[in-house]
This record gives sequence, C-alpha cells and structure tokens, in this order.
Amino acid sequence: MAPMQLHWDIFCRVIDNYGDIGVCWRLARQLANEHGKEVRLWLDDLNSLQPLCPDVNVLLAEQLCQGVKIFHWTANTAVDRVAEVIIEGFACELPHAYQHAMAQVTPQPTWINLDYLTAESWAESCHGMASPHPSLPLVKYFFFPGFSPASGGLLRERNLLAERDQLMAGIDRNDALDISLFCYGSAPVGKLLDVLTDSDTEIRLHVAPGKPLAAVIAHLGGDAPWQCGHLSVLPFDFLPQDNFDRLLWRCDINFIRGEDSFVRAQWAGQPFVWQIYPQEEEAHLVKLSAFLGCYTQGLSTAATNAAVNLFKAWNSATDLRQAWSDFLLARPEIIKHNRRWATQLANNPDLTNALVKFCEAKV
Ligand code: TRH
Repeated sequence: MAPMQLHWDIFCRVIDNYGDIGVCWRLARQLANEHGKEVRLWLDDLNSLQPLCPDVNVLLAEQLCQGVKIFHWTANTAVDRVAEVIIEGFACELPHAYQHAMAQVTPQPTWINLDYLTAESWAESCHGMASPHPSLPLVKYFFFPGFSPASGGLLRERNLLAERDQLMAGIDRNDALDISLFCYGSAPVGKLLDVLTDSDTEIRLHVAPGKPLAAVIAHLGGDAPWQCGHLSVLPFDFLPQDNFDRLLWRCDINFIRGEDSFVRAQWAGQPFVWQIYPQEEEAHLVKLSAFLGCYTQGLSTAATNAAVNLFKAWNSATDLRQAWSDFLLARPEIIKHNRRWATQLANNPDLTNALVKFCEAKV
C-alpha cells in the first residue's frame, strides 16, 4: 500500500527578497528528505532560489534538486495531476484550473495556506482554522508558524541543533567580535558603522550582498574590505542556505531580517538583532512588540531593556549608540538566555512534522 499522503505540491510566488522561497525551499527539502514525501515545488521565479541553492538551473522548466522536483510556474503552466496535499505559500493563490481539478478528486486533497510568522496572539487562534471555498467543494486550512505549542512551530531540520553544537564545539573563541549584517536598506547602517568604529575591541563585521553592502558602501565609500579603527568590514558572497546557517552559528551577534533568517538566528542561539519586514502604517511595530514580549520572558529588567531598546533603535533609527553599549553590557546574560530560548523553541514540534501530522488528521 502506498504511504499516506505521499504526493505534496508546494506553490510559491516570490513577492520580493528571499523570504518566501527561503521558507518554501526549506519546507520542501525537509518533507522530501526527512518524511519521504514526493514533493513538487511550483515556483514563479527560479532566479530567487538559485542563490540559496546554486545547483538550480534557472533555464530549466523542470528539474530534480536535493530530492525536490522544482517546476518553473508560469501563467501557461499546466499541472498534470493533483497531489494529496497542496501547500499554498503565503496566500499566493493556486492556479484556477488546479483548484477545479482538486474539486474533482475523491477523497478531497488537503489544502493548506502556509502563513507568515508572527508572535501576535490572534495567529494562535487562527492556526488550523478551516476556510470553505466560496464556490467549489473544497476547504483550505490556515497554518500559522509560531513560537508556542499552540502554533504550527518553526522550521527546524532533524539534526540542526546537533550539527550546530558539533560545529561550535570546534571553534576557538577569542576577544574579537564577529558580527553578521543582513538587513533592509532602511536600517541605520551608517550609525552602526560609526558606533562600531569607536569600539576598543576588535570587530569583524560580515556584510551580506545586496542592500546591506549597498548601505555600507554609501556610508564608507571606496572599496572593500574596509578598516575603521578596530573594525574590519568584510563583505561575503551570497551563501547557499545551509552555509548561511553556519555563518550565523559562528558569529557572536547576528543582525538578521524578515522571517527565515530571523528564525535561523534563533536556532543559532547567539544574540541577534531583528529588522522586521517594514509594513504600511508601521503595522510591523506591533508584530515586533509581540515578539519581544514573548522572547524577553525570563530576562532581567536591564537585559530586557537592552534587547528591546536595540531592536527598536535598529527598526526606527533612534539612539543606536546608547542602545548598543547597553546591549554589549547585557550580552553575557543574553547569550545564556538565547541558548535557553532555542532549547525552549525546540521543545515544540518542528513545523514540518506538525504540518505532516495536521494533514494526516484531515484525511
Ligand atoms: O529576504 P527577506 O527580507 O524576506 C522577506 C521576509 O520573508 C518577509 O517576511 C516577506 O514578506 C518578504 O520577504 C517578501 O528575509 P528572510 O525571510 O530572512 O529571507 C532571507 C533568506 O535568504 C533566508 O532563507 C536566508 C537566505 N540567505 C542565504 O541563504 N544566504 C545568504 O547569504 C543570505 C544573506 C541569506
């Protein structure tokens, strides 16, 4: 007998940046490699996946990569058969013909909308909610990632933390600080560079390509690498996704952004500073406060203030100098806290596992 729900289709439309495909790609790989699922990833923009996975050939309409069948999803794409489980990444809207084909299948396929990550309490109450299709005999379920057992959890590969611990055990620590920088163009990168330049200790700032590097160039001018006092500014080439994880593990402080690198920084267990994806009318600041509210539980008042003030300064371009020095003072406590936080999160089922179980229960 064929295993239950063997065939999964994941649809992903890239809005901007790398977060949509970053999440869908991790999910697709984990479903295939850890759960033995036959996964087809329907992606509208292969160019956005290629930097994360250099094996991808952007010219191919169809290819097998790391256990996942990747299809270039265009307006003309005809999907030959319906899978047992269909994941709509971030409400990207499935092709209408595919929806009609789904409606013909018995038993009904399981249709999931994988939503964005937020610590806001409404997401927990919407997690798992059913939404009947307005005209077809289909039901779509909302699956919300999150930080609590009442949510869908976070993407975490089976051996991720063990691999992290193994790599970290072999690293010699010294007084120099390694910091990674991955942010949007709106981050106060110039202010950060000024503050870091005044450091008494050696700092190596590892700068991601794209917007972070552009902001550095705009502030420092000239060519990389830069030396400013004890600060070395070192651009890196875009890393394949698993290597990016390892960079975050090795760095002492990670400036990360969006959704997927934000989660990865939490698995790294190192201090991190999050630049949230900016939304209209500053709606993202509510989301930021919700996260800070749950993440800082258990920190002393001083360390809570240090983390909150630096996150706010980084997102609103205010008072970065004071916030940075308070954060460095609180760093020993934040290091211990972030290790505990990663362990606490890892006590929840990982998102892929939770999703597989959720879908099985719908059959
Ligand atoms: O690229 P992002 O800003 O993506 C955003 C967010 O997901 C946001 O919520 C969403 O609405 C918007 O896209 C459309 O940041 P994020 O989520 O951290 O994704 C970056 C991905 O890029 C992540 O999977 C890590 C990966 N990455 C690498 O693999 N190598 C690298 O060298 C770098 C810098 C990133």
